[in-house]
Amino acid sequence: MHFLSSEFPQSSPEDALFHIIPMPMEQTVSYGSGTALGPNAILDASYQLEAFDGKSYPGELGIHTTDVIDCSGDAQSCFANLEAACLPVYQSGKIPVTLGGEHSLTIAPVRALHSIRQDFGVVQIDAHADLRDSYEGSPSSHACVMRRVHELDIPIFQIGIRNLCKEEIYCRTSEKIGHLDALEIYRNGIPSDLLPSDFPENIYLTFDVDGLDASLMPATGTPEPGGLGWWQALDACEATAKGRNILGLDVVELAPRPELHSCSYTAAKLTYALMGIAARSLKGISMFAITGFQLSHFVISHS
Ligand SMILES: [Mn+2]
Repeated sequence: MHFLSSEFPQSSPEDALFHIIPMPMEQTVSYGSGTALGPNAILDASYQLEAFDGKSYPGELGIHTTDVIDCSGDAQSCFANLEAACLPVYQSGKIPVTLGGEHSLTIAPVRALHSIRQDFGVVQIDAHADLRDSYEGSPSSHACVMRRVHELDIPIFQIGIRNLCKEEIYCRTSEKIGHLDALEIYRNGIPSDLLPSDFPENIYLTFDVDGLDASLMPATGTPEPGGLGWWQALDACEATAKGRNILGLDVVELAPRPELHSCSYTAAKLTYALMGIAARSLKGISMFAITGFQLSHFVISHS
């Protein structure tokens, strides 16, 4: 099944701004399991979405859902497979939208983008900082993914964090990693200028669904109370995209539960909303936000 097949036919890779990449990786899950079923649950639930995301028609820019990435090998081979799938998407000026799967997978689309350009930062929505050097014996753990990104010298900004270990507090402070934590959002709301002015103009966006409040998103491996509400999450992503370009994104850590189909639907709707935010962020297609412009041949220049 391809993403949002009820509203849009599968586009060819050349005609699709969005390449949906299902990545059912589940290797280092530390608490609740089931995230390998996340991509399929999102694709299934996307059938229920409407073409209009509340502001625009992101699907009119073309959606191509790729084959499922092979996650049968070890973590490094999973990452290599995803990296190889993302690279040509960037090279053709399109946006990879990876559906997880565990959060460690984010290193792959980030590495692929980093191999063709270095002028970007990573914005992370999450309950956890994911900055441990290793966790339960694995440097490839979901709890370490942002540390791996940081080691590539890529600027990071974290939103919605509310569960940190001592090592991560030290890392955030000593490495000056920017953040807007959940408590601050609860107290003061989302600032319209959310990212520091010196944060790169180009962004890779990674959204761990546990960034949402556990009441809204209980179907995830490590749910946390005190998280973002729906509109807070969308406002935060929209604010980070203001004046910037989103070049790639992922939605990770849905661990679907049959009795909670609202969570699968929420993750699908979130994915589509982020696609809309990404599309509206790109210079040159601002018209489409208003008119539902047909612009299926739009490409991003990485040169
Ligand atoms: Mn995470």
